[in-house]
Amino acid sequence: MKNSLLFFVFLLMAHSVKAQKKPNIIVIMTDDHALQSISAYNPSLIHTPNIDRIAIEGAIFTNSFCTNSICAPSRAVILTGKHSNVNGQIHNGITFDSSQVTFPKLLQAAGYQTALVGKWHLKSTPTGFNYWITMPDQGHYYNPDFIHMDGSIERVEGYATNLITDYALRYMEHRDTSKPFCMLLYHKAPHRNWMPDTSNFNDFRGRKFKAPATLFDSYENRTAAAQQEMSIEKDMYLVYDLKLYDTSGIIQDGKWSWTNFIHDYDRLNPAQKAAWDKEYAPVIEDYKQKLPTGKALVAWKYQRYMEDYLRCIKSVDQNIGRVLKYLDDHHLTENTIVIYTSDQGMYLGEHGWFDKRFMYEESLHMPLVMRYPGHIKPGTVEKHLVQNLDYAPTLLQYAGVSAPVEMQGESFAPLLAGQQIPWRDAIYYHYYEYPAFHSVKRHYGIRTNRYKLIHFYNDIDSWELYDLIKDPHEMKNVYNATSYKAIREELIIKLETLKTKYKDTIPDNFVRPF
Ligand code: SGN
Ligand code: CA
Repeated sequence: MKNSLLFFVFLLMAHSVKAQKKPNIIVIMTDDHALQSISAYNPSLIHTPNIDRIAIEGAIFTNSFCTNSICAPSRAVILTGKHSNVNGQIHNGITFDSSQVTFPKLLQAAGYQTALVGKWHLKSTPTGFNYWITMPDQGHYYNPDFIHMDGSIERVEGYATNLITDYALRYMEHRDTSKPFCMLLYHKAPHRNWMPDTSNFNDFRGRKFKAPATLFDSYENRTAAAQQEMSIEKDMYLVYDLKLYDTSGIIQDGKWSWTNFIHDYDRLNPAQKAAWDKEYAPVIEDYKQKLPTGKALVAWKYQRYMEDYLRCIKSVDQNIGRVLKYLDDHHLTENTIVIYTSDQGMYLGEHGWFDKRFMYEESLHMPLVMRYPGHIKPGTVEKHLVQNLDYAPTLLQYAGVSAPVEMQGESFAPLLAGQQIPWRDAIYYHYYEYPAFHSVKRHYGIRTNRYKLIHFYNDIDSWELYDLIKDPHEMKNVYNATSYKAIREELIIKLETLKTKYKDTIPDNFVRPF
């Protein structure tokens, strides 16, 4: 009797040791962070030591892509492990069906404490989280409103990136330590209109950034690219986007720009406003003195865009440092998976653009670095074609939870363990948000290691094919080139196979976005 009691106690202990071994999971995601502005990917624009640390101590993914380059759809894909056509969140205008199975719900059922902190953007009330605190819609940079679990809205003094991190640290500090936790730490930054923290004003001031080779793209042979409304030249505002808030009457920028700028500016408290005005007064003077036009104006706007965008990234990186330090200080580093990613990529002047949406490289590419000591070898460079579709099954596998067969992504945990497993040779993409803001036509397509095939449809019918080795900037559409006929035919078959595999049978006129 005594022996069997002892054995029972031993089993219980063994179980609890095993249960505690389940890794904690922190998914840090920003909004619109282009991987060109992470030094682990590209050291020429900014130094991001904390994001880099995750890569150095874990893995950096060089071929990580989204399935639909826009905010709410990407978030829904990550939660469900399903393409937009299956989870229903095909564009930003939809309310997420929160009755769906998501990976936080599955982790919760397996004994995890789950939390969501920061930008949500899916309209419906978050489900599957023991704790959440979000922001209404896009949220604000300064003195933002937060939505608490009881539905109350509180305006909190401070800067969004710092405050979201404060909430995340507070959550970890007060969590139930008898259970593993999974926290989604979702920042607002560096989303448009790129308002930096006043404490980052000294960064990048007046620095000259080397413009991308395609800043003055003329979109020859690319009909859809020519028709967008996301160009630095025509669609980036001097007041709203570049903060040239000058009441002398010299800067004419249209009502929308002024109204929206003032809406944000008026949230600043007197000290923030004083710092803000001090920073931007010389910038306004510089503009008024030069009054650039044509190419000089585009070049000037590009420099301004980069200054503020990178300041927002700097703050993100500093705050990631606070999270990593918390893990170090509380001996959590070893047993915590840390992911850093962004909901999609972003144009930093490539093709003359800001914003995202297109299936071209800069917005298709998602930054992805991941650390899990003992499971991912430090310094791993992972080159397989992965997508945000794969995060849910991957994290579930690490947590020892089976992914439902309905999930369309694949766990890339075996790849990180160095196993040779069959893997996809192409990724599938579909963007739906048109007609809408920024006017990017609907399109779908595939990307392999070397080629990209895109079909723009709806009020347009045009095909594009790029050879990414010969033409990494995607300037030369070779769809009709006879030398690419065989490749084109092969890619069209592959595209049809993936459409069927992912059940993407949405007819052209399925639903109008807005
Ligand atoms: C806002 C921005 C757009 C941006 C969308 C979607 N305009 O509408 O520039 O494309 O969000 O971004 S703004 O004037 O409000 O800043 S997403 O990342 O949330 O999908
Ligand atoms: Ca986004």
